Amino acid sequence: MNQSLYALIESRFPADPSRILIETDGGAAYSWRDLDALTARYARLMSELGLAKGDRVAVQTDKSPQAMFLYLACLRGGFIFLPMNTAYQPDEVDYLVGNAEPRLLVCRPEVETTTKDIAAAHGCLNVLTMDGDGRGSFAEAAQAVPADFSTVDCAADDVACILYTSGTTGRPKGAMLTHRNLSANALALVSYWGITAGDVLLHALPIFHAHGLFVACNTTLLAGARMLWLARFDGDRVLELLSRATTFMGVPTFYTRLLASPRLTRDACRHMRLFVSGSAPLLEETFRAFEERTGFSILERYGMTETGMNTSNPLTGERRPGTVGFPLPGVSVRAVGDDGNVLGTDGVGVLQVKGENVFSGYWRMPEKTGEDFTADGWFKTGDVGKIDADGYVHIVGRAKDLIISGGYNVYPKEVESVVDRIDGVVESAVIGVPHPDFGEAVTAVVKRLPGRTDVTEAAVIAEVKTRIANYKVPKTVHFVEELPRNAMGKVQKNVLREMFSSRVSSLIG
Ligand code: MCA
Ligand code: AMP
Repeated sequence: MNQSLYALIESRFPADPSRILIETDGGAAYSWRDLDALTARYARLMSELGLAKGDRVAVQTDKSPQAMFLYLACLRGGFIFLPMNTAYQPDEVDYLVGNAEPRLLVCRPEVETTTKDIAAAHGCLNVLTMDGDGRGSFAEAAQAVPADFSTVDCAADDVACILYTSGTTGRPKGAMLTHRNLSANALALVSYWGITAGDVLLHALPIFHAHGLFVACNTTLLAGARMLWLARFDGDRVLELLSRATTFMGVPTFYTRLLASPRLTRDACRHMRLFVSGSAPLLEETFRAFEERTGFSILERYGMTETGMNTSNPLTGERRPGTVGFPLPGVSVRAVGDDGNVLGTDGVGVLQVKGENVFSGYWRMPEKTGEDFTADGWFKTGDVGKIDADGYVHIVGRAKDLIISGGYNVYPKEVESVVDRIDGVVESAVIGVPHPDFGEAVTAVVKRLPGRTDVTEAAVIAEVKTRIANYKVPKTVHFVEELPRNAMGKVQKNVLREMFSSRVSSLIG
């Protein structure tokens, strides 16, 4: 039997293919029949371009239904889909392309020339464009081939997607997710969250990360449900459209922004069934305020690019704020102490997970993969947590040096290496400080060369912006004479966080 995720989705198509799957904010509608025809055309085009099973397709496009169909066409054709955040700058794209060696790159028309240069430098000959309306040279070429394609046979362990995630020590790593990983996780969520064909998901997340693509789209597709599609999160539009939706998924920033509007009321949510939050910790005060205003307790769940979703608060039963709920069916979670011993109730340690959801390794990095798994096959998440007497998992911190800003991960090391290359900078340390909108804000602490007062906050920010994605750019830059270090010479980031957290939050507040 074909184990491809696309084959699984196909096996669950609604009986009536003219049913609407996606309705965009611009009023366009796409049925399941459209999904079938467009993915056939797209997959056919990619094979005619010479792509074979296992070839990578790197995509950096704005969000559109066609961009999702391109993802599905890759699953259908057995090609490996590799989405990139649209905020990535050329240096970041260049690294990913060099590392993944895609056979095809699909990019936004406005960066076609730069992308072609990057592609050529890495021997990739196929670069096509797709804009936010799904138009461009990819769609044009697809129009010229027949909408006729037989779904390619894939084994459960074949890689379906590679998602890059940065690391604490170096360059981004490509997490290889198999058809089994994606299928198992989406099926678990469909059943755990009770998603049915009657659901309408208001989709406002980006689709280049696991949350918007796998958690949101895959569950909708497997349940035969429907999506109201926003190109990006827009609080006012979300509030207007909630009356036509039944489910919503977001990062905590979505919820704090919705709460800032007086239009978020019980009445606005009257048709809703479920609000889900993840990708970053949901503050207890946000949970309580949302419950008070709307009557809904937000369902918080916990996941990672490498694992998909690991735990979730229950659909029925108590959703406990400050916890991420129970391990999903088929997923095991344990907390492990520094000595490697598995901890009992309430023991705080690094969380490790095991299950069909867990990725198959980092692309072409067997050593790194080896380091991140235990000998008995558990994946070390780098999140610090505990499991309480009732079985709820709590995340209490991170063993990895990571900042989560508005649901996007920022690895300080990556930002520091860019800041350190600026002329006049001796060294830097990048930390996360509390931020009312993004949860945490990227903040740089910099030591300049003597007399280099021309290296200002604005100059540092402007320079970093040209190198890395905008959400990684420090919101604030502080200058110090010396970075505080411990006896081993290691920068004491906790000291810096204490020094600068109150100053920044009081500035914001
Ligand atoms: C935008 N900006 C940000 C962020 N987003 N700054 C810090 N953190 C951010 N997340 C800055 C831009 O750099 C820009 O600054 C200014 O805000 C306006 O940009 P714009 O794109 O218009 O902002 P926005 O539309 O208001 O975006 C905020 C957002 C967005 C809607 C919260 O960040 C978002 O959609 N976040 C969702 C992330 C997500 O899907 N994560 C899932 C990862 P300037 O003008 O100075 O350049 S998957 C995952 O984590 C796992 C698997 C899991 O568990 O889900
Ligand atoms: P990513 O690498 O983008 O997939 O981010 C995964 C990380 O996001 C996890 O390792 C956690 O640190 C964090 N994360 C995701 N969901 C939650 C949550 N509900 N609460 C706290 N942290 C979360």
